[in-house]
Amino acid sequence: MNDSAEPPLTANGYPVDTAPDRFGEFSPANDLLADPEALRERMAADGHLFFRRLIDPEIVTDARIEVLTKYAILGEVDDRFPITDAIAGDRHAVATANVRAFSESVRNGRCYRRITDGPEILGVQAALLEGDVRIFDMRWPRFVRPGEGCGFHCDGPYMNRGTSRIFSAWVPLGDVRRSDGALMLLERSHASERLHAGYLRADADRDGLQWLDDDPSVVQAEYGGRWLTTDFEAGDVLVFGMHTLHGALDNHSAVGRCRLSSDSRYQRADEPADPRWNGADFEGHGGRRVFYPGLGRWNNEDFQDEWKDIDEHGRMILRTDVDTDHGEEQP
Ligand SMILES: O=C(O)CCC(=O)C(=O)O
Repeated sequence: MNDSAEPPLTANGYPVDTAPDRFGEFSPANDLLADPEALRERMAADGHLFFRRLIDPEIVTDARIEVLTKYAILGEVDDRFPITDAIAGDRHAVATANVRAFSESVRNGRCYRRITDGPEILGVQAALLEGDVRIFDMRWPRFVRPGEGCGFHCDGPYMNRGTSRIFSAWVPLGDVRRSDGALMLLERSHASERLHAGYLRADADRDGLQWLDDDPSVVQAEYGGRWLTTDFEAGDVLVFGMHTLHGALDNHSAVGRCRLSSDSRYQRADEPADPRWNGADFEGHGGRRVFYPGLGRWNNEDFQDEWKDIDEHGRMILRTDVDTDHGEEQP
């Protein structure tokens, strides 16, 4: 499918100022890959590392097909188009499906795990952490429909009950142009004294944390720095630490393309791990909840609608204003 028109960029519905002093592109760090010390220095200076084509794009495409085929079963992807186009479907089966089993199936997929647990990302993590690393047992594959995005936050408060020496890897599962909802982060925000003095001391669950803000200009006015992003290509990997402020651009795909990406976390194997996301039966955000992101639909505005309450069959407990035949809100 061809979608050549580039709409203005927004985040959570707010315009993104793309003037050169407010907005820029990631600089690839591929030239540092053979030099662990240089990778650590760049991470310490910038709070992130961006790699172009770190992973073979064919391996990424295999994962893309695996995950999208599963979403097509729920009607989330319209497979009258090529599955890799990821065109949003009518979601017909979401309201009645066992989303617990679905979510596990996506996270356990062999091709998906080849990305999150593969030697490319683990190699970078081992260099950054200077030792044996482990991946968090929870992995966050994301399917972001047109109109959806992600508010601004740092990962620390969500992941830091074990150690704070953790790095996230954000991986587009296919090309993700900025107008299709690419990840965006605030330059050098990891060094912000203001963040360290307040927000970064919080525990997201104990303190009931919400997004830091939805408006990129407000965040920029408070913390300074340019917003950085890029038109991601299959195989690219972005790695960032727990203190780096980030969120996503809204998905404005003119052809109804959903954004597919993955985020996963890594730490040293010999340090304690956050029980929210690690262990045979990790607790997540508590209760009987499943990671099934999607804004303003179905149920649960808690945790920014990423976590859905389910019944014992793994089916979503729907809000009363949801039409169960179609999984859509009533007019
Ligand atoms: O992909 C997104 O929309 C958000 C990802 C994110 O917040 C993260 O990787 O920590």
